[in-house]
Amino acid sequence: MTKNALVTGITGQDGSYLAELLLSKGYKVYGLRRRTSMPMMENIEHIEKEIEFLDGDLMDQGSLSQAVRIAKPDEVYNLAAQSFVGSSWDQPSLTGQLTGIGVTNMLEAVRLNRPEAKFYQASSSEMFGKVVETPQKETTPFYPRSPYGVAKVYGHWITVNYRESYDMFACSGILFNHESPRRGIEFVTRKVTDAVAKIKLGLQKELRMGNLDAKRDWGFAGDYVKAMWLMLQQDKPQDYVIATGETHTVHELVDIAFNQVGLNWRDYVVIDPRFVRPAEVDLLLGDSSKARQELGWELEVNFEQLVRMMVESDLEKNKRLLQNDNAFINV
Ligand code: NAP
Ligand code: G4F
Repeated sequence: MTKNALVTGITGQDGSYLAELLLSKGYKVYGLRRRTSMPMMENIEHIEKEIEFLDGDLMDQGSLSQAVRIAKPDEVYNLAAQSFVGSSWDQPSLTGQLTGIGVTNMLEAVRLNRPEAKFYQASSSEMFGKVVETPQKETTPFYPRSPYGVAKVYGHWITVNYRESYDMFACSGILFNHESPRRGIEFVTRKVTDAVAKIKLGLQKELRMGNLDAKRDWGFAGDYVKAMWLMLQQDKPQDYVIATGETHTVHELVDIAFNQVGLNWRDYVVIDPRFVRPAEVDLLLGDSSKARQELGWELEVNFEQLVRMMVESDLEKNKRLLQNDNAFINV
């Protein structure tokens, strides 16, 4: 029998990879999409016709209930959020409302309209923040360092609370940073790979960056959405850490990306205090043994392959932009 899935945040990086995975498994996919003057459909335009879109916003309880009633989901993936840590200091209340309380709104919509649905919450390694142990695992205490991290801790615990209060199948994936060519341009990996491509093509002269010493456990988004799905195929709802088990500095990321196009990063990177955060998460390194053993989850793309994939994609995208501009000039 066909299963129904409802995905919030379907236009985002993870939503697009998850929708592809669910469609490939024969699911009927419903995507919650908020109204904007110009919807950002770039990530999903290749599968747009296979998805049924429902209008809704995490801040609007009625729209969420309506979406759940229409979709009658077997599985709900709550991926929508204000997901950029840097912006969370500029918009702390909005981040709290959306990334934190928005989870309660979605859980309530499921509890009241489809309590038997399995629920996935997109928790984050940002919750570990100023880490109290390394590597970080499911039992590591949280110490968030940004309004975003604080909001995610709320979202995480309210999911645990609905599981324990209402016996709902509600679980969280504590995902470490995961990237792809579909990553938003403000995140450090994509900012770097796009800049490398533009500099190589003569479209940009320098790259302004913040803290190059920060360390992250970076994986490929396509691998991570498989873990989300696996969590909802289990008999019991449980939370899992999803990570590569390797950590790299931003400096290494920059080095590999510039090297790939034969340039030396020292000639182009400028440290700019505007990109240094009020409180930093210095080191993230995840231990996903539990997910590997219990879910059978495996990685396919390593850090170097990921950076190379993103640089290649940005070179292609920027070459196309350049060709379109030249065609326009020649008209
Ligand atoms: P993303 O690319 O920023 O996508 C966020 C999605 O949320 C977009 O589809 C966005 O829609 C939607 N959204 C924002 N505000 C909304 C609202 N008020 N109502 C409904 N939808 C709204 O994020 P991502 O990288 O795919 O991450 C997915 C989730 O995983 C997020 O919750 C993020 O915090 C979490 N997470 C990500 C990582 C990572 O490394 N990527 C790691 C751990 C956890 P628009 O297109 O309309 O903006
Ligand atoms: O790419 P980032 O902005 O990602 P961050 O803050 O680690 O958050 C991402 O991963 C979380 C999982 O741990 C998610 F929950 C969250 O939604 C998001 O997807 O920054 C990575 C590191 C930081 O230490 C930052 O200070 O890169 C450092 N950095 C240095 N220069 C920079 C820059 N980050 C950005 N965005 N821009 C810079 O110029």
